[in-house]
Amino acid sequence: MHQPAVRAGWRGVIEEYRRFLPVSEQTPVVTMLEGGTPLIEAPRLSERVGAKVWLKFEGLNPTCSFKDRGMTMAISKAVEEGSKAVICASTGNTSASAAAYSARAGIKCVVLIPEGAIALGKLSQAMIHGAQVLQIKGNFDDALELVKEISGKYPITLVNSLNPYRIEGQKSGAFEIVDALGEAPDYQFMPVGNAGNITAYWKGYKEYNEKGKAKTRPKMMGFQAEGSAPIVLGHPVKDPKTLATAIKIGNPASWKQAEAARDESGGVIDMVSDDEIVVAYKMLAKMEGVFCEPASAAGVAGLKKYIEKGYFANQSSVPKVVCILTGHGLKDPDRAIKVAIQPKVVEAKIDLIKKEIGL
Ligand code: AN7
Repeated sequence: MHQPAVRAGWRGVIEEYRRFLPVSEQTPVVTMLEGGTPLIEAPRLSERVGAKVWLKFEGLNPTCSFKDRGMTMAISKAVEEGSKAVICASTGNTSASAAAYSARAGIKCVVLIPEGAIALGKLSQAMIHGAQVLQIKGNFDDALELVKEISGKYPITLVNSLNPYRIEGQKSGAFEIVDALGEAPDYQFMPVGNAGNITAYWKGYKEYNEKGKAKTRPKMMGFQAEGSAPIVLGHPVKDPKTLATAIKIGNPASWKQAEAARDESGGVIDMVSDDEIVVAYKMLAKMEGVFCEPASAAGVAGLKKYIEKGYFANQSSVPKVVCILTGHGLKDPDRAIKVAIQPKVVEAKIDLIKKEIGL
């Protein structure tokens, strides 16, 4: 029997889940074998929070974020439709993924990013893959308005998650989790920015449930950063703020769909502070050995917060929880260096080194 959760022989999101995706034999599949990411048990975190916790480590995709799942679909369909160029606004990861998949497809890629507000690793990716990178004097929301207008008027395909193929590709994350666990988890914790990913996961869980692949669906638990929490506040945030630059978004494109995912699943969309994000970010790295980017830790910060509030207190059995770690920690090395213990400079003398180590 074919085991989709096994990495060896993994054929990428489109080939693995072709029957669930709007592709045909004519679709030129642009892939770097994305998806098939590990669902890692988190024993220490599990013990700490009193739930059975797994980490879906999306930082192990080809461009080191979950965006590749949607981008393989968006770029394949753009090429199928004869498009010669794509455009996106980005807080970093979408631009990195669009740039890489466009390079692979041999088409032009234009990315609009907020000047000085995206993590270094992501900027380096967009640049080295040869995208035209335009840093705008504005934020992500301004950039998204601009690319929507341009793609509406000119023959250049929008590859933000307003492009429905992005959502189609990203729903594969839910399929993989069910394939790996043999059932849906009870809860899924994840960050929310432009809200495409929570929309996609919910679509995936619903489809697997309807097709009989999972008996249940998880409660969707989405977390925004406190300074960028439009869905929680119920109104757009003009000048969003957070150190988790990936989710520094004040007017999410999939706002309504995220609310639907929350309400249909019986979950929540709430917020966590930057301090809580940093605590979770460091905890994952130190306790579980998993290095994700700050935005990814927002979901884990939410899990900690909800456990501490006694959210799972009345459960009859230990709840099964999956946290989506959306991007790799190396995307934003500056943040790690800022929040970790600084390395000490020591003379190259054996006695001094021994003293430092305590030998
Ligand atoms: C690591 O790259 O919006 O709620 O332009 O990079 O689907 O937006 C990135 C978002 C979470 C939020 N974690 O996902 C972009 C962009 C990471 C991210 C999110 C993003 P959505």
